[in-house]
Amino acid sequence: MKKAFITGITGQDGSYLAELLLDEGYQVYGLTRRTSTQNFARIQNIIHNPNLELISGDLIDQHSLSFALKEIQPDEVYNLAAQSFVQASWEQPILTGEFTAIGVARVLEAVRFSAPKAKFYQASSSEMFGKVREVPQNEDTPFYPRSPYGVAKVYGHWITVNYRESYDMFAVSGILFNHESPKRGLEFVTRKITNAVARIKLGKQEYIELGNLDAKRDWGYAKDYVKAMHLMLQQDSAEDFVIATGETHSVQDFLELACKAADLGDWQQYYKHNPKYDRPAEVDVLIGDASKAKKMLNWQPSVNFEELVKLMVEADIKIEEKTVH
Ligand code: NAP
Ligand code: G4F
Repeated sequence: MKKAFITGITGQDGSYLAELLLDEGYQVYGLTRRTSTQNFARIQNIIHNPNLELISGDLIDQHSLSFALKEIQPDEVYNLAAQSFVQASWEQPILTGEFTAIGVARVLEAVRFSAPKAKFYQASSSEMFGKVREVPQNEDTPFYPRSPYGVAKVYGHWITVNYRESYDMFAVSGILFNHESPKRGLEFVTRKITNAVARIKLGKQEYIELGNLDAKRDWGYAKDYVKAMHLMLQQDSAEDFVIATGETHSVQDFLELACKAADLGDWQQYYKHNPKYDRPAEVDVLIGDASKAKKMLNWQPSVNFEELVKLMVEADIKIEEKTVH
């Protein structure tokens, strides 16, 4: 039985990846940090699976990582944990650097000394392309990050490359473009919109306040993207891959389609601009070229933009129908 260790298992991607690996017959170990209230909502459906074990630890605590890996001796390590919200990275740049940048080095050190045979996956991000140097972005496109989060991810990316080259480790980065789902955190724009649209539909809310409607993103479905992570660690050689749909749409497109999916009529009657959500530096447009992943991993997205918006709106309407407030 193969063993996988996942940091960030309570997050969107970690929870889907754990489901996938359990289905594939893995023993899965998930790192969780201690909180005063348990935060297992996204892994509720798998928490009693006998092949899942939760391990207490934190990206800021080297010993917890080294000890866990020494005990488990995993075949595969997926480092998905991070302070992942771009907006918050301006409010907490130091913490973002600790978790999202140096945290990667801590996990790599733990692999190097405690489980050197393990294959390592780093959750790199299209946010590293920031003020884009070419269109579309591929594995060779230079980085120009536009937020403390983006800067931290560039460190995480290059330290992964460096450990691969310095210590001959099987260490890869997946440069994933935005990917969404009904499990997406409510602070991210897609889920913020689909949740608001569901609440408006049910008469619980009147309008949604947003920042920049013109920003464009290459949005895919998270379940497709965790498959790519797994595929990257099944290869014979360690290589980095861009994972994206190859389509880009604006925040306004997302809002319009979400209102349409809920039969709400003209989207403009539900929208207000709030400058609080504008960013100090914006990433205007992202669009990825995933042809390397298509060719070498035989990976391609199964859900398109319209389907993604619809499935998220429908899921949020169901959730809001069951919720009192
Ligand atoms: P997410 O939902 O925000 O999940 C982040 C996870 O990291 C949570 O499980 C969180 O635990 C954990 N975490 C945060 N700080 C930690 C710490 N100090 N020690 C241990 N665990 C910690 O993020 P996601 O959307 O699943 O994304 C997964 C990874 O991919 C992240 O690294 C993100 O930056 C990257 N990424 C995401 C996208 C995307 O579009 N989703 C695109 C490119 C890259 P708690 O539950 O305790 O908070
Ligand atoms: O949904 P967002 O917060 O995602 P963002 O900044 O693109 O980051 C996400 O994708 C990255 C991959 O490129 C990941 F690495 C990262 O961890 C995260 O998952 O914002 C998307 C766009 C931005 O341009 C933002 O300015 O939406 C715009 N926006 C407009 N109004 C808003 C809002 N974003 C949020 N969160 N909230 C708003 O009210």
